[in-house]
Amino acid sequence: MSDEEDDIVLSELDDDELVQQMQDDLYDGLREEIEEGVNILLERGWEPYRVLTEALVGGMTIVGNDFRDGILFVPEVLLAANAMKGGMGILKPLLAETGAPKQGKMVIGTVKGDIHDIGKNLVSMMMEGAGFEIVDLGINNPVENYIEALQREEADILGMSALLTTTMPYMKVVIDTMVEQGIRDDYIVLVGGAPLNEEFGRAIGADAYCRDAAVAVETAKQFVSRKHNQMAAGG
Ligand code: B1M
Repeated sequence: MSDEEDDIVLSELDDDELVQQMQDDLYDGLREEIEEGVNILLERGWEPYRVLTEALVGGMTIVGNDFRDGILFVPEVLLAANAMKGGMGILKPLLAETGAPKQGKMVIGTVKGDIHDIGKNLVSMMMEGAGFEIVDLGINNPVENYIEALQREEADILGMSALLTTTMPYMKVVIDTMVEQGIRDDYIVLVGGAPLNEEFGRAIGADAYCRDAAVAVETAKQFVSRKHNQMAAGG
């Protein structure tokens, strides 16, 4: 870092400059600076969701591009992820504090072979904020984990996340196993992660592919209310 950057006082920057600086700080894995920036934006009246998407997710997209292009490597990306998690930790209670009515229960986890959890954590936070109860299974989940948790928790929704083209096919293993066990239609199955798309979601037999956390919330709400209406109609 240059001397010039050392002298930057985040609170003296205007909003646009601060977001730009936070994206740079995320890139450099500076967790404390990210936490400070998040607090400043909140104090300036920014909605938590806007801080999340513009400053944090925006910054992580830049990290992702440079990771892909071989400019950043795993240790640097881990630092960026750690800084992102620092910011998300401040936003989590705020996103969960909406007082939304209870909507239903979702079991969510990243699939076997995959350790990416930032997107999944974000989905969990937003779903909690929208009134869903979340059972987070973490990363690297074999099919048994999902099925055991769905049954134990009497969940309404299964959410699966995959960030790698090599791990996304595992979602089909989970859904096929649910079909074999005759429990597929007992649950709403939502899938997400950067390499997926709608076509993939359909092909593996999920109920829906969710592009981002906000879409996951809206989709979950729609499916849950449809399920309740069907139950009320007796079918
Ligand atoms: Co990884 N990685 N990574 N990585 N990593 C990607 C995914 C990659 C695209 C980078 C790149 O090349 N540009 C690439 C995958 C390429 C591919 O498969 N085609 C890649 C690779 C190759 C790898 C390794 C193989 C690298 C290596 O070791 N050589 C390795 C694999 C490890 C493994 O899992 N077995 C690896 C490791 C890592 C780190 C550990 C360093 C770190 C993860 C840290 C962590 O998660 N705790 C990491 C990171 C951070 C990334 C990038 C840079 C960022 C991912 C992220 O957090 N994005 C990523 C590049 C990218 O995606 N652009 C990359 C921010 C997050 C908010 O977005 O996760 O997409 P996302 O989640 C969104 C939506 O997708 C959706 O909503 C979220 C919020 O809006 N969503 C859901 C996600 N899950 C959902 C579930 C739902 C609904 C919606 O359920 C209902």
